[in-house]
Amino acid sequence: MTRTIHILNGPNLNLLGKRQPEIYGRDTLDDVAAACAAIAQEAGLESVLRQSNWEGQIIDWIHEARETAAGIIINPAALTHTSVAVFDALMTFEGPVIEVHISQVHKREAFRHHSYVSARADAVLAGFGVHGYALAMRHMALLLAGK
Ligand code: DHK
Repeated sequence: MTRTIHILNGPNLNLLGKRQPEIYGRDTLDDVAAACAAIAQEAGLESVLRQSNWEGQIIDWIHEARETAAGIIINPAALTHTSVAVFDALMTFEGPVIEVHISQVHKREAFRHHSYVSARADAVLAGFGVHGYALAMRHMALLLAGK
């Protein structure tokens, strides 16, 4: 069985570290990938981090994960609040799904308070900064170990 965790990131997160650092911080997605890879390795897992600004690409990656991933950590970014299609795609995935938001979305604009993805996610993290990805990876390792 695959031991790979797919970490999927939606629109505008390619600019992490440069975009509104007062909200999203100064770490980049490369920093997130390195931190998650180290935690995955400790747990006997592997991780692959991907980002796209295109909804269809995120959906294709979720479909691919059906065959190649033990679990999905996803920050759908703005698609969180708009995409039934991302929710439907996640419903086709049988392993654990953890939803991450860098910012505390519930303290922000009302349109960020609803997530289509949360109805599928096994855990949701918001407001931990990029550290939320590392926490999600640690929790993923526990879930896959049946703890
Ligand atoms: C990232 C985004 O790009 C926003 O559209 C979401 C999320 C929040 C985050 O906090 O990681 O509303």
